Amino acid sequence: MKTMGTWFAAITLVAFSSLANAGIVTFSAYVNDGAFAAASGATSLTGALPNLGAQGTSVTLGGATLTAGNTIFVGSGWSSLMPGGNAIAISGKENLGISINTGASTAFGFYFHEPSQSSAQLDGCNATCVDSIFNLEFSLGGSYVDDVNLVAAKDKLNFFGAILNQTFDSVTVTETTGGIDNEFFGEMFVARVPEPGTFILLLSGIIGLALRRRA
Ligand SMILES: [Ca+2]
Ligand SMILES: [Ca+2]
Repeated sequence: MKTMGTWFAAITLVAFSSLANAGIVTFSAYVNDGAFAAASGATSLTGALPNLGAQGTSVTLGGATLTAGNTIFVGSGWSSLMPGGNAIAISGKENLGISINTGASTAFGFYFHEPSQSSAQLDGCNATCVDSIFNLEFSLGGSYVDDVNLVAAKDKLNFFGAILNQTFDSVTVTETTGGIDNEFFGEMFVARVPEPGTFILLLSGIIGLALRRRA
């Protein structure tokens, strides 16, 4: 029992040490979702994007509910760079709320395309292009966790990913510099925190392995 107690103490220490300086550990561009998954353990949140056309100001895609101040479009005809050819476009400024219905998460990644051609709808801004700056704010239960700014390389498929040492259940994207010029979002990914039951199973597995190694 003393050995098990020591192990519990060690694991508890590790768990609590991550609470210091809570927030974003890394935010960077990745080659694709596979590279982000390898770094963070993230899996798809929205699923591959469907071709739905114009929605209201809210749409649920897989485990994500997206909300915007204007019409949200989901589908083809916007970005030919997106995997599968479907993208999320927003009428007006690209301010987007992302609620994660699958629960607390520690990483968030997404495909993103910012065009620089003013006149076109497909792969274009469909308005005068602006070099936009976006802010990504992470929160848990409506309480602020951390935020970071994003500037995308133009006319290419970007994948951005954030890894945090604290959990969050929503991400708010705000176009702090820019206007109605289009930018496109693609499939989104999160790393989910294991359910308590799964965590206890994992913990007992680790302890069992440690005890066997000591025997
Ligand atoms: Ca822009
Ligand atoms: Ca814009």
